[in-house]
Amino acid sequence: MTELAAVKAALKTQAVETPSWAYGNSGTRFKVFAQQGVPRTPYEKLDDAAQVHAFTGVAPTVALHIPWDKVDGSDGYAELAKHAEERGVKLGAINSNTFQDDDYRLGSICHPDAAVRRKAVDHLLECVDIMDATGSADLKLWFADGTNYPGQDDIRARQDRLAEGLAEVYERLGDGQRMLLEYKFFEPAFYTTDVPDWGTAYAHCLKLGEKAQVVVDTGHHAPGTNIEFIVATLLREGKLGGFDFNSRFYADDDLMVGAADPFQLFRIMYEVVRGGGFTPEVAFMLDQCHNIEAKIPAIIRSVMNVQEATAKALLVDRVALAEAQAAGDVLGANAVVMDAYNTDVRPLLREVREEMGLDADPIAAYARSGWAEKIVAERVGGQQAGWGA
Ligand code: AOS
Ligand code: ZN
Ligand code: ZN
Repeated sequence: MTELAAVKAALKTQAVETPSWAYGNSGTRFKVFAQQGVPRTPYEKLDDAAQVHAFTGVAPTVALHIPWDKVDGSDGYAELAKHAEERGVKLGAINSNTFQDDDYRLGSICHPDAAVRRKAVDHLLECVDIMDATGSADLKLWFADGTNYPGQDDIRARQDRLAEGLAEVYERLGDGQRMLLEYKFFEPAFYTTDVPDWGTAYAHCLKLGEKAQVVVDTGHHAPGTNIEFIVATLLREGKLGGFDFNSRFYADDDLMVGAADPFQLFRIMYEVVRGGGFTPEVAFMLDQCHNIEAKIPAIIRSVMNVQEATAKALLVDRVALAEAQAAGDVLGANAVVMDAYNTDVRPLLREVREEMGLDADPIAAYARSGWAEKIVAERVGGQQAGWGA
């Protein structure tokens, strides 16, 4: 296989998971701008996600969020999974929610009151039950837990409570199921956050065992953080479970991945490729909210942005790079990386899509498909994703 053929083959195997909540209405604490035609049920979110996969060919799974995607009935989730499969997609990670109940004012799994901790852990256990029903492999955990003022709670004791709760959920995981622990440096807590960084997430996952892995949400770092270094380190330790991709200009902006800093996305993807992370064990998920732009085309654009960064990362001439590095050729090594980054990979990706039997231009093909008009006509009273309520 030529090198280019190998790059194309790798790109065809890429799988980007789209989040159910990105299809619904979302906003900020100031305003949720409702859009016409947005899904009213989890079933309709899957219908939209199937469109993204149909036009890109590389978005085969959809992450669910409980309770936003809760369905009733003893075989409700099996039916949801069947609905997805009939449309050519599958259910992906189950995202828990321990942040929207009044009980969680002082935290969930780290709360000072054991009764609230019990409620939070029970919710996480319920999420594993749902995974059993949907066939999902990953439980994605993000905790809004933390404190706002020095002295508010014992930050060490909170770590003990976190470890205890996580251990109970870890024990419940079945074969082939994982726990993906996401960190975030602040928000909604403003003084301490209980899982603020990769080091804390890593320490808990290490103690829990091999089914516990760290998730890197690209929007969850302080400005200037070298995210690709974190990625390289976690991969080296066998602890990178996946990504929540999005982009940020300021805080956790949840804008389209690759929109704010495509160069950073390329550098991250290069470390993924370099570290052997371009495998199904590393989940490439989107975690975005499309507050003012049309949702389905924005998600298609995001998937394409991930593909472009990946293609550039795969194009890095690693032999030339290793030679330049060994020779101490600083400028030469940097030039190898920049050559790959500056390559226009759009023609290559057009070819990849045509070879996959797809339209070379997914956004134009989606616009022509009539789906946007159909959902505006058929769906009245779309659902809010859960954010910005
Ligand atoms: C919150 O800031 C996190 O990014 C979460 O990953 C996520 O957006 C939320 O849990 C939705 O499921
Ligand atoms: Zn996230
Ligand atoms: Zn976030």
